[in-house]
Amino acid sequence: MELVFASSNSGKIKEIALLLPEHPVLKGLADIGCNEELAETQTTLEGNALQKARYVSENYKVNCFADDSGLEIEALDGRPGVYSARYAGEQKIAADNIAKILQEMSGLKNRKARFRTVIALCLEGKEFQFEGTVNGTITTAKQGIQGFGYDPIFQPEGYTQTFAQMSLAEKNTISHRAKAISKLIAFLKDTY
Ligand code: ITT
Repeated sequence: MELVFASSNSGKIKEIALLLPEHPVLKGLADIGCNEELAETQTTLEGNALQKARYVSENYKVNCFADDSGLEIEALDGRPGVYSARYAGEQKIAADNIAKILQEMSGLKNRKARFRTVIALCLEGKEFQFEGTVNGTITTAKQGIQGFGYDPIFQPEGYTQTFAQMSLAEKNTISHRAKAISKLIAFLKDTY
């Protein structure tokens, strides 16, 4: 039995493969000859994750899971949310996205935010969903250089550093993605 992760990000695939049990064998899109850019045209993280997992599962006749993540800021009514990657434009430039958020939040007292990951799994004709979240606050300036995306301005609850000031190992013990993945893994271990 094999399981496809609908991602062409080899870093992400390796990271998850290390956490999964030996079976099912984990494959990426390139391993099944899929070189297409998968559509993410839905308006929710749930919708996008399911859209990608369904597309690959139906067109390539495989069991498959896909993820989508975003930053949800309370004072901005949940933005950037599903549009996190391209909030400041199609070029997907993290520094521009951060500058836009800091500008929109300038002077705002409520700085509550959360990162959220949704994983959709299509397995033997059935669909499942797993979610991971991490609560925190948006800082007033960038701090740290590790990580990616909005890490320099996100300070998780209970910590004095931003994600960008933490090592990847430390971030992985509390991140939204790690939590969603561990729910998926627990489910797969039970199932196989
Ligand atoms: P792939 O589709 O290639 O996997 P992506 O950049 O779209 O990459 P995600 O769907 O996981 O990655 O996340 C969407 C955006 O949300 C991402 O580009 C970042 O701007 C933001 N984001 C998600 N997780 C993050 C994290 O752990 N730290 C910082 N920013 C994050």
